[in-house]
Amino acid sequence: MDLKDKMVLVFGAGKSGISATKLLKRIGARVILYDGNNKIDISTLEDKFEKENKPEIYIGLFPNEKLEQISLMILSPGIAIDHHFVLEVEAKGIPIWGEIELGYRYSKGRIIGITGTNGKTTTTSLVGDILKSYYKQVFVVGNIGDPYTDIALDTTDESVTIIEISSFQLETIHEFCPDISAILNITPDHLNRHHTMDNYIKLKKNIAVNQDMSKLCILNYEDAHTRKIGKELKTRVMYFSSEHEPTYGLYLDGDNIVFKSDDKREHVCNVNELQVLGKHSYENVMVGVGIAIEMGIPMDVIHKAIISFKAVEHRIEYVDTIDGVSYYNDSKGTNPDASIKAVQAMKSPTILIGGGFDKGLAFDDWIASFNKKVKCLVLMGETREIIANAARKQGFNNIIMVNDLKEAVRVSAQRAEDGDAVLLSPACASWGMFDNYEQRGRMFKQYVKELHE
Ligand code: UMA
Repeated sequence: MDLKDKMVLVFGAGKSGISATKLLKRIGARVILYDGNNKIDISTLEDKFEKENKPEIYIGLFPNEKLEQISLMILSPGIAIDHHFVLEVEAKGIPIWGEIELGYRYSKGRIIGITGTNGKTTTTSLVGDILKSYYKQVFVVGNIGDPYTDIALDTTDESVTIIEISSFQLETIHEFCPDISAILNITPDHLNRHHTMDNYIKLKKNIAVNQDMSKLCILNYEDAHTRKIGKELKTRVMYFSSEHEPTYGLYLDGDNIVFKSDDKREHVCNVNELQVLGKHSYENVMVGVGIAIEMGIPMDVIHKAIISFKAVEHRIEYVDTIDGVSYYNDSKGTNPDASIKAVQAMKSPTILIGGGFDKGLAFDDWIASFNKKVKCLVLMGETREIIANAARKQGFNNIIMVNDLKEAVRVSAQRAEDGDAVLLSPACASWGMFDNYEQRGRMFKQYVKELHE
């Protein structure tokens, strides 16, 4: 679709919507930027655009008569495709794209797309590190922070773009076709938005549905959902596994990561050389290595990059030790499965801070994973009662209810004894209490720092 002089409606004026508007303006489209939050100040929003590139802005209610002029709608990831206004737009026959589709239509070079319930950000950033050590122009974008549309028009035939893609973003792709895709794992998440697990799995699979045999999809052999997807795709598949030796792909052999192809086995590294902890981290590394191998990067370059890679912020991030108690920030633990991995990575008795926004998920497996390691659960947010009830059902009664994160840190510090760990890994999204998990993680670190005072 040639968008020059066409009227495009961008719904959502957050990071993604602002970048989409800027891209659309650069290619000569006319843009209406709409946001449903009537607390947004129009002039502050207008200031985000250069004088000659300001969109027409509507806040609060949208004047529906304007829909007659619209050729395309760009939908922000945070807004569901079954939002009532989105359904009205769809009923008018107006096509709906998201950030990933818009970025894809206007970008060049090779594209790597990474999704999965957990580990996306770490893996995307690791792949960024490996590729930057070999290629000149590498972009790392998407759910990780900077929208794909920020850089799409700056890409060239020589560039490589690595995109972290959420299930939200996979609702609105059509032709998007990465050269290499990866689905790290699929466990329940965002079911309040996607309604069923089947729908969530279908959305994750979307990342690879347009790929043919000239492309590659990397999948987790130990995850029943991704293994099934592997049988259904029309593209080449490489597996990674922490339990089995795949026909083609990466696996864990004791403490070694090994690449297997055509019955040949190549040693990649010993996991003790890595600076990241836990089986889930080794799986992320295997994906990164698989992508790098497919990109033709020599093993010595890959090895150097993976052994220098450090854990990303907010993911089982060591913060400080105060009075013999170690504090860890796992604010990125926004669902039970992610948080289980953080609990498993702890090496001492743990006081766990959990709770937050209710995504409609069950907490039973999370509580079952405590396995006597978690000695006390400090709960906050709208899910605190749901979690407390689930914990009591399993006989876990050492629960303290708090009103906010600041109180959670103070109470945890009072309860902790020399040698314990305090882990923020809420198993819930931060929304309702914070803007995002990054803000929650930063506040946690701030409150831990204040314990020194
Ligand atoms: N809005 C409405 N009506 C609604 C809902 C939202 O008008 O019903 C408006 C809000 O008022 C706000 C705007 O939409 O002004 C927010 O849009 P957004 O929620 O899409 O947020 P952005 O700032 O544009 O950031 C989005 C992603 N946010 C979400 O998916 C919720 C960011 O992922 C992503 O980094 C960014 O685009 C660039 O791609 C964040 C995230 O929380 C990190 N992702 C989820 C996760 O990782 O679990 C999926």
